[in-house]
Amino acid sequence: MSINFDQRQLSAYFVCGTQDIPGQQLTTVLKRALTAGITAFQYRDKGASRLTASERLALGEQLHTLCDAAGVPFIVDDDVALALALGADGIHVGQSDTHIQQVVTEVGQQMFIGLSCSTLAEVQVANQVAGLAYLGSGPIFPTQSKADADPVVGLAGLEQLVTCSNRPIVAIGGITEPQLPALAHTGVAGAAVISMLAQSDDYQRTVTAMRTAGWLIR
Ligand code: TZP
Ligand code: MG
Repeated sequence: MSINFDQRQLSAYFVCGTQDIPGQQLTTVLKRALTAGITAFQYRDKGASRLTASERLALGEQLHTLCDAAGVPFIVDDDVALALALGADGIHVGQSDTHIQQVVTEVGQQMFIGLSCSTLAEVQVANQVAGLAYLGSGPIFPTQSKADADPVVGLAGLEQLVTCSNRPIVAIGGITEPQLPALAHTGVAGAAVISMLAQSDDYQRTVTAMRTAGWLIR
């Protein structure tokens, strides 16, 4: 069961935490991204040294309020307790985070769930897990934004994952604007990006390119 989830929300999916925007406020960056028309936002704050738990919660409340006002789903990365405390619309977990079946049991009635899958074996396992809304696959290309990223999947690898999956897939990792049409050709439902948007000189152009890339709706 996917709660209030529509795969079109994957088309222009912005992922960001304080670590990704040195010298800028995350609320300011998110406001700009929402105004430009992002379709989902993931709050991915990495590294305990950056924010305390209470700061992370307080910032999350502000970000959630901004997303609500724009009608855009607010998704929390990894942290089930934080997602519950914030009443998030969705949670995104990786293969090494809380076990996926446990996440489904704990929060599956309250929010939609995304799972990172970068190999065919992981997709095959995910296919059997009831209660997943979408998969996130990558890194498609080399990325500077994640220190412990899996090996690069590539476009051909991504197409195989899409063919194998019974859920919509959002592509992540090293995505740049010129690659959006080729990504769309793999059959993914959208692109999830950190730096392409956080470092864009024109949010409107970047988000419009994401929204209009020609994603396959299945
Ligand atoms: N997961 C796989 S790659 C990645 C994450 C969170 C980082 C994506 O960042 P960027 O800047 O869009 O490459
Ligand atoms: Mg994770």
